This record gives sequence, C-alpha cells and structure tokens, in this order.
Amino acid sequence: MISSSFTAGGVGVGLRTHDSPPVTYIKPLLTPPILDHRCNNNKKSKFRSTRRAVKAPQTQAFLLVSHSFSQSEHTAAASSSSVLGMANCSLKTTTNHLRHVESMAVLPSGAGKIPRLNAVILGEALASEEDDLVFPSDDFARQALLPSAQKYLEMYKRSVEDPAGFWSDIASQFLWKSKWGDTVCSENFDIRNGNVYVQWFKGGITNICYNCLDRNVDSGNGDKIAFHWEGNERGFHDSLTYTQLLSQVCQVANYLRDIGVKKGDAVVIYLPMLMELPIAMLACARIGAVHSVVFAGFSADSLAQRIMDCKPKVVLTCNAVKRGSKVIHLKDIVDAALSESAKNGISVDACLTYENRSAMMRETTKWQDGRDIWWQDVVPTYSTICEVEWVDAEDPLFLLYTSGSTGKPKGVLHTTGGYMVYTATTFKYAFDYKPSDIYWCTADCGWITGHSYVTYGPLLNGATVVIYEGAPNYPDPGRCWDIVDKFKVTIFYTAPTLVRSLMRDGDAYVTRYSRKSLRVLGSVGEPINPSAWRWFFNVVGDSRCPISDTWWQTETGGFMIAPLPGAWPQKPGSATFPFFGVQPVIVDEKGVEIEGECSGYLCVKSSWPGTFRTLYGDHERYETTYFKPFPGYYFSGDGCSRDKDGYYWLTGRVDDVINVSGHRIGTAEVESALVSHPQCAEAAVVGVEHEVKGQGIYAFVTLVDGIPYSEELRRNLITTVRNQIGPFAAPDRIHWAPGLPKTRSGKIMRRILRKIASRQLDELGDTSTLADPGVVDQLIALADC
Ligand code: 6R9
Repeated sequence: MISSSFTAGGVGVGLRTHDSPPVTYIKPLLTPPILDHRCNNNKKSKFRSTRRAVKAPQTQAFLLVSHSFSQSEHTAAASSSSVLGMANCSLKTTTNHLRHVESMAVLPSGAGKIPRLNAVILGEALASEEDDLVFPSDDFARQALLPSAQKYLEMYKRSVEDPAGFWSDIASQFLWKSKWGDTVCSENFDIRNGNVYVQWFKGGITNICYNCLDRNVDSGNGDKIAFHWEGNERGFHDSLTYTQLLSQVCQVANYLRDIGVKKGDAVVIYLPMLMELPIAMLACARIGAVHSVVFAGFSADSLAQRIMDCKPKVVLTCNAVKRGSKVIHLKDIVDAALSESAKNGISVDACLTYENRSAMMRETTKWQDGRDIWWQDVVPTYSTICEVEWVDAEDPLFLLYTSGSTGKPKGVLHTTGGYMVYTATTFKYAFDYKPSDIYWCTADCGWITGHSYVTYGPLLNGATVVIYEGAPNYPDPGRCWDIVDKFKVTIFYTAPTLVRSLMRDGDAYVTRYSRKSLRVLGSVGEPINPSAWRWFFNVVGDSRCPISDTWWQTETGGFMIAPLPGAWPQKPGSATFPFFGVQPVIVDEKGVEIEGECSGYLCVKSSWPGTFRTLYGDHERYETTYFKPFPGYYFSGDGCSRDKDGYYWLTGRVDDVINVSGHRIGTAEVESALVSHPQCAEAAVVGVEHEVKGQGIYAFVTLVDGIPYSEELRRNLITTVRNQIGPFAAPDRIHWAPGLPKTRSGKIMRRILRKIASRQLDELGDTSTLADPGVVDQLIALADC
C-alpha cells in the first residue's frame, strides 16, 4: 500500500550530501552565458530601423482578440478592463506590422524595454544569427489564449499573490465529488521550520480518470478521437474515440479490481508505446491504484529494482515490440526481473501480457502458467462500465523512478488533485491548445513527459493525441513529417536531441512533406541550442510556428518555465518566463537570491499544485536532496542565467559544470559553441582531470554526414569555442564521435563519456540502457584518432 505520508523526520539540518550542489561560487556573468545566442547590435536587421522609430504605447491589442477563456479566467484578469480600452484607442494610429514591437516593449519580468530589436515576426525566417527575437504575429496573437504579456502579467500576479484563489478558480472547472476544505494549499517549503510537505485541495474528492474520460464523454465529445496510434511499420495504425477509450479503460480497471488490486496498491507497467500503455495508466487511476510505469528500455535488473521497491500486486506488459527493424522481447526481460525479485522475497502473483502480434505471436512467447495471463483472453470479457474510486486530492496517483546522483533511483511520488489541475493548465497555455488541434508528443509514457503531456494533460483538455510506437527515423529520417501530414498534426512536441539528429540528416527529409498543419512546436528534456532552435523554427515550422521550450522536471509534474506562444517574443534557446504560480529564483552558492542579470543555481520559492510530494519510502532523501542545499527553496539541480530582459536560460545540471583554472564553464555552453560550427552536428562535453588547470575540457563531436575528420577541422572547432566563449573555454581534446551514448529518452549518458575521456574503460558500468550500446565500442576505437 502506497501512502503519501509526509511525516518522516529526523533529518539533520545543514547536512550536505552527494546530491548537494558543489559549494564553489558561480561567478555571475557580465553577459548572459546563453549558448550560441548572439546579440550584436551593430549589424543590421531588416526591421530594426523602422521598429526603433516607433514610440511604444506599452500595451497590447487584446480587445480585438476573441478567445476562449472560461468565466473564472476572465475573473482572474478582470482588473484589466480599463487598460484594455486605452490599448484599443492607441492602436488605431498604429500599423499592424509594428503593433507587436510596441506591445512587447514591457516584458513580463518588468525589465523594461527590449533594447535590441534584431527581431522577426512569426512568418519570417530567422535568416541571420543576429536575429535573436521572434515576436508573435498578429494572426497568431489574435487567436491565442494568452494574447499579450500584459494579460499574462495580470494572471501571473494573481497566481503568486493569491495562489489559493487563482488555482481554486481553475480547479473548479474539473469534476469534484466534493470540494476541498477551507485550506486550498498548505505547505512547508522551508526545511528550517520542520518537515517539508505540500498539500493542495486536501479534502477535495475527485478522480483524474473520470476527468480525462467520462467528463469529455458526458460533455458530448464521446465521438472525438482521443488517440491516433501509428505503428512502427508504415500502414499500421488505429484509433480510439473518447467513448471507446473509456470502455477499454473500464475493462482493464475491472480486471485489476477482480484480481484484488485496491486503492493505494502499486501496479507496475512495462509496456512500449501501444495504446494499452495509457489505457493501463488510466485504469489504475480509475480504481485508485498507484501506477509505476517503467520505461520499456530498462534492463531486467532495473525493472527488478523498481518492482522490489514498490511491491506491485501485478505487472502489465506485452510479449515483444518492434522498434525500427529490431524486435525486443519484453516478456523475457519481465520474466528475468520477476525471478530476480522473487529471489529477494518479492513475488508478483500476476503478469498480464498483451500479445503484440506485429512483433511476436503468443505461440513463441515463454510462459509461466498460473502467473501469466494473456491480456486479449481476459480483458475483453470484463464489463465496459466501471465505477470510479473517488479519492482525496492528496491520495497518490503515481510513482515514477528517476535517476539521482546515487545508484538508487528515486521514486518520485505525485498525488491526484494538484497534478490534475496543473498538467491540464500548463498543457492548455504553453501550447495554446484549441479543441481542433491534433497533438503529437514524441515522448514515451515511461518518462514524466509521457505521463503529463501524452496522457493526463491532453486528455484532461479533451485533446486528440497521436501516439507513435516506433523509432523517429524509421524507415528513414522523414518519418516524423510523414506522420505529421498523415494525421494533420498541429502541435508537435519533441526533444532537442531528435531535432539535432534530424537536422543532421538534412532538410530534404523535412521539405518533401507539407507540414502545413503545424502551428505550434515544443521542446523538452535539455537546453535546446539556438542553432537547433533556428533549424526547428525555420525548416520544420517554416518560420510560422512558435516554439515552446518547456523547462520542467519529473519532480515538478508540469511546465515551470515556458513560453506562452502568443504572449511575448521568444529568444532561441531560452525557456523565457515562469508559468502561473511558479516563482523561480536564482541563488548563489550561499543560497542568497541574486537579482537581475545573473547566473547561479535555479530554485523555486513556494509550492505549485503539480509538485511532487515525497520520494517513495524515503522522505528524508526528498528533504536532503531538494530542500537542504538551499534552505527555504526547492532546489532544481540546474544552473540558470537570467539576461537583462529577464529571460531565463537553463544552462544544464550543475553537476555538468567544469572548473577550468577557476572558471566555471557549463558543458552546454561549450557544446552549443561547437554545434554552431556548420560542420558539427552534435557535441557532448565532459570535464577531465588536468594537471595544470584542475579540469580540462574534453569534447566528443559528431560531424555532419559526409564530413571527414581532419586536423584542420579540429583546430577550427577549437577556434570557434575560443571565439564564442573565450580562450579559457577552448576544448583540450576533440574526440570524434560517430554517435553519442544516449538513453532511449535521448539523454546523453555523460557518466560513460567521462570514463572514456579519462580512459577508465574498466569502469564504464551498465551500458544496457543505452539506445545503442555499440556506440561505446566505436568511441573507444576512436580514442586515439
Ligand atoms: C521533463 C524532463 C529534468 C532535467 C532538468 C533539466 C533538463 C528539461 C529542459 C531542460 C533545459 C529545457 N531539462 N527540460 N533543460 N531546457 N526545456 O525532461 O524531466 O527527465 O526529470 O529531466 O532535464 O536539466 O533538470 P526529467
């Protein structure tokens, strides 16, 4: 039984652990260390002179906008009506083309006017690297849910001054069996005041599955497509309407109940991107069970470790999956994990196995009678109606294990009500979601992005979601755009690593598809370097689609810092400004907040509804990892800069910072400089011991297809970094890398790169979770080239 008890105590205040940030001071930078971002004011931009000539009335034209705010959101912004009238008057004298420049003269940060206007407007290409601002176009803002910075400011202000009022107005739009008590939010975010805890909507009784499915069916959207599923092989596809999805979820929920799964019990799900994966998650939520999805690229050992930690009654899996041209026998991995956990005293009674016929037939699947059950044999026999288990807002919804800096994964625990309200709201605004949208997020449900933005956030909004089973470059690098055209995808949300890899394969794979349905793009998982951002914007989005670069974490549940696409200009590579209710702060090594333009450690002041509540079974580690390093704040583990316009730039994990001769250098900065070289497709930088400088910079570099390795290119790459960051940041070593060791979610495994860089080849550790373990041997072979 999983309970979100927050009462673990006995934590010694002031204790630093391996999860704490390094204690060395990050020198605030005079200019923002923003990847390959440029701000050369001397060069000419095609619009610069005209825009500078305009006197800014400092308001936005949102009276002209017809949008779909609900009543409570109107209330949230009600105080703006007089300003609106003024804005409308002043607009009469202004041409449409210049209106955005005027209206954006005041930034959400309150930083004042943007001094540089090397800008384009949506619809115009970012032709030169000096273009560092992309304004929402008139057309985009006119239809946007949040059409101006001012509107955002009004709502943001209320969200931090009156979080209870702000969030309960939004929460009221969901179905609650009974409302929460008088206290909307109760928290202690300051370790110095005792145990850290967070509660939102406590006492409110609801069910997230009901809100995702029944509520949409009841409101007349039962025939709307909930999921379009595209198989690994072209031509294999399927879809489910909201009504059909509800029926299938109910059948699985009834099965789970029948085998004795009850509210609070853990269920482990080890499935690939079949529709059965979100179906299984929703079925658990329907009966109050706590799902723990394990990404189906994890090894048997990792799966066993998670099974032993949360002790599920049942494991849900499938026999095999085809990804690209490879068949992966998932059931064999589950068998090995179950026997490993049984050896350690944790036996699982039932293993519900989906027969994934496109990959493997049941006849050839290894089977353990009594424990294993074919999904197709039992699930369809259950009723398509299943009463929901009404749960408290603070009852656990799911566990998701994530890596920390120790070997033991952390079981991040999210509860129901706050997570529901937060994922739905962030999804809606950051993607400017409209009911007519077709939304595709390439993430796997094995990661938080697949929880919050494949499953819960979109379904809570009644969206149509595309799910793709296969590899994004199978059978060729045009597959994503083929899928976009096939389903007329309007919102495409992916990871920078995929953007860079597709960029490397060349524009032709993109441009042979229309992509004209696309209207909003999104990025998540790591900082997106400006050159990848530009390519994504110019080539994939035909310069027409804003990019929502969403910074958030497994722990945060939903977006924390992200562009609201109609509300303010984007800067390539910046996640821009905080979402409603989020109060980011940048602190120095002593935990002192730094104001204005600076860089340091990114923390968050006070809670937001989607935050995690504890680490399962280890509340002490929760407090030690996240709340002790900088008392009074949640510590994200990320480094961050804020530029003079108030934009936030995530610079990577603070443990990925290299100290060269006393200079702290973000690996992401060096990587971005390298990637800005036209012949460099991707780069990963790690620190290595250096007898003079303390640490040296070691760069793994993947070249654009067809470019040969040469000493001259090596020198050019080093010069590029010297020129862009400074001589102190010049890599000591460039290691040619035909590929980089990445997890299946696309994260580069720097641990392995550090070992290769320092030639500790006998300490490479577990490489089984890599998307392509063969990459490691290639890198070793090229070590002395
Ligand atoms: C959602 C997710 C979290 C870490 C986070 C940060 C990095 C995620 C980012 C980003 C820069 C973004 N990260 N989004 N860095 N810009 N837009 O990825 O969760 O797997 O827990 O990773 O990913 O370093 O701390 P998770």
